[in-house]
Amino acid sequence: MSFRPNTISKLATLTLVAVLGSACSPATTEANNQLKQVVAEKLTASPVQLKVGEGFVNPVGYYEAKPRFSWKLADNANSQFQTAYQVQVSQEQNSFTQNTLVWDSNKVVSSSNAWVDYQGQDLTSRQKVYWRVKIWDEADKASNWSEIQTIELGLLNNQDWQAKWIGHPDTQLSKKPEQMVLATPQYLRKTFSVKGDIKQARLYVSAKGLFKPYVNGAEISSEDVMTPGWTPYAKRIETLTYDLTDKLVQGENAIASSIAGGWYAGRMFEFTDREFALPARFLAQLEITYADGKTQKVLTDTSWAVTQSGPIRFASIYDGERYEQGKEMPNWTAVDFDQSSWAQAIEQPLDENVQLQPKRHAPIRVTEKMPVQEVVSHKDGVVIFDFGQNMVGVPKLNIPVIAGQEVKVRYAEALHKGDFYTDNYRSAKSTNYYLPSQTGMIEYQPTFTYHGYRYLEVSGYDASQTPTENWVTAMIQHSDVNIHASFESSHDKLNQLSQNIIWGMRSNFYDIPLDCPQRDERLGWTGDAQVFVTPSMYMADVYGFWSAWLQSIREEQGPDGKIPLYIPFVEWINFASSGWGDAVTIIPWELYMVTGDETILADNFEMMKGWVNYHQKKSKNYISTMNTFGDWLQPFPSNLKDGENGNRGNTDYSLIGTAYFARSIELTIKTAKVLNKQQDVAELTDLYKKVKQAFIQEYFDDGLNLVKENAIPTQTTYLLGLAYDLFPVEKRDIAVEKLIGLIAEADNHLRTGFLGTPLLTQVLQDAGRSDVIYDLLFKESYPSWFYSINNGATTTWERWNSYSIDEGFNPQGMNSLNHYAYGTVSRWFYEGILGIKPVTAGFKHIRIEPQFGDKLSQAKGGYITPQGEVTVDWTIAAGQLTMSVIIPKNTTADIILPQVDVASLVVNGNKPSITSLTKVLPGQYQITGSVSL
Ligand code: RAM
Repeated sequence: MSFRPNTISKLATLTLVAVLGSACSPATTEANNQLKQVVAEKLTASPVQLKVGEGFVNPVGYYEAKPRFSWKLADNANSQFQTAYQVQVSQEQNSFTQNTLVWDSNKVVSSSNAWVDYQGQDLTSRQKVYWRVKIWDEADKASNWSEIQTIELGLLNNQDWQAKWIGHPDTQLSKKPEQMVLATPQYLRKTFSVKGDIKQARLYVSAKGLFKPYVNGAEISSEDVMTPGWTPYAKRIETLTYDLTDKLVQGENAIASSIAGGWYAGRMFEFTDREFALPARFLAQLEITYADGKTQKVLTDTSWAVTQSGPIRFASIYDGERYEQGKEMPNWTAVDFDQSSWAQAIEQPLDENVQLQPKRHAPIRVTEKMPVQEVVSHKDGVVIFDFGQNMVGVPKLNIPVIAGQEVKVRYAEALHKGDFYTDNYRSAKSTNYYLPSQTGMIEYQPTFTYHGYRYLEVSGYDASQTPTENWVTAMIQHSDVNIHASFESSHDKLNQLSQNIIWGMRSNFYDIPLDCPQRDERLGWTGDAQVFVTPSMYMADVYGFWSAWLQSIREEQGPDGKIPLYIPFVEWINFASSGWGDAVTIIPWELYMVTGDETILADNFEMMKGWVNYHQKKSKNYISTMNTFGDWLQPFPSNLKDGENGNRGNTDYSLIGTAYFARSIELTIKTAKVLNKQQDVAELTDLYKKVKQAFIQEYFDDGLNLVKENAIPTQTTYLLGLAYDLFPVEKRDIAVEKLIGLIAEADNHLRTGFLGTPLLTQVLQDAGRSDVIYDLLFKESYPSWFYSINNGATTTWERWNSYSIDEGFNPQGMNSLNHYAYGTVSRWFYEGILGIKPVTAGFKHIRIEPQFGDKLSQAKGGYITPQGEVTVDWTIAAGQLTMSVIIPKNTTADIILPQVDVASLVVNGNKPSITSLTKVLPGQYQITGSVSL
């Protein structure tokens, strides 16, 4: 039985009345008049929150020649749905006429309020356009036009650049420079003069390496760090655009930058022969437009001056930075600095095969300044500070020093039995040195490196002074994404876990998704990414972050379809792994389901097909022979000890490979259907059937017992089969039984690694066993999430047993305390505990089915869908549920409450006859009833 439409509209009316209730009471004539006015205004509410592409507001230096437009219906609009829209794009600010429009969608009958494709002529480099949108509601009543928004493009093509790459003459490879020369940052500057009223000035800028730019003695951005970020540099380097209109002055001006090797030229991983093999280079093009229409360009070329004699003597991502106060060059970024001792820069042309493209997501920025929580100890001139939180960035030091006495700064994630422990940074020195030339207070913050840490050790300061908490502040850095995670519950440890997961995300969303932020790795591991993409979307605005990284993956895919293990690829481990490379089918699909944006599928479809092909090449009779990291870091592998090969767990490798082969085909089929590629659908469906059949035949008997020789039944074995729908429907119950049996055998603990863990919640919830999920989630003993919290975790760990208060660090060399992979469970906070899932892509239709359990009495939170925020807030006291649900505009939802006794159910004052309320309309729903848990 379904929830009848007449009841629905009554509900919706009730909602509206409830919303307006306070406005129309008391019922005086005046109030009634006011109400009429309010309603009249609401009927014409224009769309709000206009965005471009993956969530940009009025972008400057935008990257897409064909932007996508999104907006929302105003919360206070009287209408619930959009039935049509019109988007207009103009080349003039206040004119939207035939002469000025570059595109007019005209009225399009559609409920889409997001990802509307621009269909005019491609926008071009530097072009600035103005856009607005209006909508029609369910009564076909038009809104007013929205506010006008802008898009300004960056430089889209290499042909737009007249500037040259520049650098210090001593760093030319033809001169066979020593590594130390290449590792020494460069300082570059140029003066130029400005005459006339400036209408606009834009700086287009980048580096091979990292740059920090200045104009007229001041930083151009006090927030952006580690720009331009990390892309496959041999194929694409991102450029940034800065507005300098208000920063230039009449007469002489100075533009300057320091640069260092960063990810481009420094070492990645531990191969010292790769250390600093390339010279850092700088590229800048300042374009000034005067009020009279004249233009002027200031370009990087041989007219720039350069030195390597500045204060930063060495900079490396892994190893840290060395700074010498005596080498400071006061005012080196100002006009009147004497640069006569500097060298003339050398220039190099742009590389033909390296695309310069505008950065397509927010740069890394300082997002928080965190004070010291405690001075842990100070003895013999060595002080240890504790920030109380494992995190990422650089410290700002304000400490007393003595001329000539070197200060050393080290980092640690935890204390090992009380001692400062850096073994798990492996070969990453992660150390800063500061050599003072004067006695007194210094202020120092590293520029071209970053650290993952909670504890800081400083030595070499003026030991006659007593260290205080004011000596250091942590400047927390990560890709500047809006974090909106809102999950909260009645359980402190669960809330702590949620916070730890958010910190894991903040620490590792460092221009690309990193596995960890501290040791000699910090790479964009694909397997970790595929298990965390959806939870990260529930917690932050990271669509742009992911879609940018997918572009890098496309660039790194081999001609045979091979996907490297981490992106960007650097020479280290060079094979492809099942469960890792499958990120290229899983991530686009998951992003599509959450956003509803078909572009992410269209952009990645060829890559998905290529990867499926690669799988096929690496299979025999449809059984995978692909290499794999397996169920990485599964606890208690029964055939092997922890470490070495034991890291790969003991779920059969080819079974894992075959399951992912099938999964990747399935997602590619789904994608082909959305993109209407019928030929692909047909071919892939045929292949899919064969792989599915091979999976069941190769590994299982009729009772779903594992039959392959030496294969060990594991939780992940059945999780893969169930999650990826590889068992015959009629046998799913058997598989669930097997899984529950294996969990029981493990004393109700999980036995899953990177691949199995994300599947636990989905599979158990689908099987109606959320009670088991609650058991696993609230488990206190190893292996469990709370075990880490009981041992002081403030982030999620790489291993279930990375650390314990009694034993300190697990001695395995590969052991980070800041890995987001196991944070995958936060997906269930949203999809399970709150019960919010997309039924159709982009949450146009939502399913709300909270999983109540006796371990939680309260939970609340929501997710910001493209239509607006959906929220769920429930409390259970003495068996009575009180729940509030808000469904955003332009959305419908099913609210499914099987645990509620129907006789007691009340929804917005009504008593429905069933506990599945289908197709409910936007608005707020107050729900009460008795629950059986
Ligand atoms: C290590 C890290 C990373 C994982 C790979 C397989 O480098 O744990 O997260 O993906 O191994």
